[in-house]
Amino acid sequence: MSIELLTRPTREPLRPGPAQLREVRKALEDRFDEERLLVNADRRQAYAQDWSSAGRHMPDLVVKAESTADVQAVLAAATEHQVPVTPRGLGTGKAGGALPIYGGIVLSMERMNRIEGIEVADMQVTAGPGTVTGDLMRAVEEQGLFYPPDPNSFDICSIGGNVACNAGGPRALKYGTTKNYVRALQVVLPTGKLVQLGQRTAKSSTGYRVADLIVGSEGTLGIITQVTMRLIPRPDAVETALVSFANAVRASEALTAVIAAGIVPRTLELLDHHALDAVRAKTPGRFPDDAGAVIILETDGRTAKQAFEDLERAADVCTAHGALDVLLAQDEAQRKRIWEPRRVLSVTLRETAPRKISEDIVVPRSQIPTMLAAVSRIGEQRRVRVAAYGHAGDGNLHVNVLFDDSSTERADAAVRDVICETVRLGGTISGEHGIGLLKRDFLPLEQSEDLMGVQRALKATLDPHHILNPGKVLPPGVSAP
Ligand code: 2HG
Ligand code: ZN
Repeated sequence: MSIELLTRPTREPLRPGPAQLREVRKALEDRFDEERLLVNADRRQAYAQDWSSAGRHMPDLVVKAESTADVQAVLAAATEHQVPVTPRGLGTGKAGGALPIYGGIVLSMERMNRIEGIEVADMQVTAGPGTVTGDLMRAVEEQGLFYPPDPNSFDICSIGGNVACNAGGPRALKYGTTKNYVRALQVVLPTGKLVQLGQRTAKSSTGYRVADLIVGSEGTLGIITQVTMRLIPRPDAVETALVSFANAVRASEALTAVIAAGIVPRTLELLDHHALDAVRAKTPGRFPDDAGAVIILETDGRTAKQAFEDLERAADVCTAHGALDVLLAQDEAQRKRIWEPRRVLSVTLRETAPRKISEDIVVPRSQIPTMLAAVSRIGEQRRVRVAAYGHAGDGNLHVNVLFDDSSTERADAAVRDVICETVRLGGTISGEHGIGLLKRDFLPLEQSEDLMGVQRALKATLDPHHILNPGKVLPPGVSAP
């Protein structure tokens, strides 16, 4: 068979026309009442935007699913009338993945938010995709168990969205990201077929790992209608310290040394001077005034002795690598005072400029000092404020470009410089937020045409009519297995 026969160009879908929309609406009205099928513009508004800087994209219809059968019914109607469907968790995505850029239906999972069972002996939890991640975390902790992935938006984001984007968070340093906790998924494929993926067992080597393909696929390959997540024993002892440095490069050299010394804290979160300035302006007195950068160092363990010894060792390495000061939280209230500004830092920074573009690049840990130096150089060269903070222990930096409408071109150039430098250093353009819409056109900088072709072929196999979350993740091009 010739290569031409194996390849086919993907097409960008068209917006549905009035007749298609009329027909699909008629089909949906049979099943969904007006509380669950939103047709009026003022009620659809809330679904036109997410937490990214990708603007407003109005859906033609919004459906609130309450069951897997609802999801199947929507996909069946959408397939019949060739109308795009964009699944949406709680809308906290940073890359525009939940935006209906071709109109059509937004399928909201917000009502599928029940924790269906916590199985203590099997150490797993089963929940609806719209379950708030923080609710799931607290529920399992009450049973002595622990769900480690902790995106900073955990109180407002959903577990299904976390799986769809392979979300991370500060504790990914020690415990890994969402993908490390997915055991089984119930997924509705674009054609409406329901499949059970993975296994509700601790191990499985049966067949292709299709569940892993759904993790991080950003709602382009199937819609998750139930998750079963692995849990671990709750580590009861936690120690937290705030370590100050003269600047971010010094801080990153110290954190690289901590890991090289064989210590695995549960967090090594970095805040550079732009991030610190924003925190100081909003909540004065939280972080030392003389610091040019800080690291939030946190350890945990089964016993207080173990957590404290790890913290002490890590703090010693930091001191040997230029730390100016180490402040140890004495109690839960002090821990909260350290974490609170970090948890809301993305929002705090957004308040400091009319516009903000968030990147979540990752470089090999050894390259963090080089990357941080590059970020600061890029900010100077492009004359825009570029903050860097985040999960530096993983090499994962949130590079936030902050600007106003008069400097859009320079801001875009700065973003591109950051992406190019990341790839040059052997890094990846998304560590936890996904590609969505905003990073889609950067994908060819990191991935080869052949690799993108393989992914387009997978997409075409699972979604032959190209109706599920079209226009996301993969730039248009040739599909080649
Ligand atoms: C965080 O770690 C989030 O605070 C958001 O992932 C980061 O807005 C951002 O760039
Ligand atoms: Zn983050």
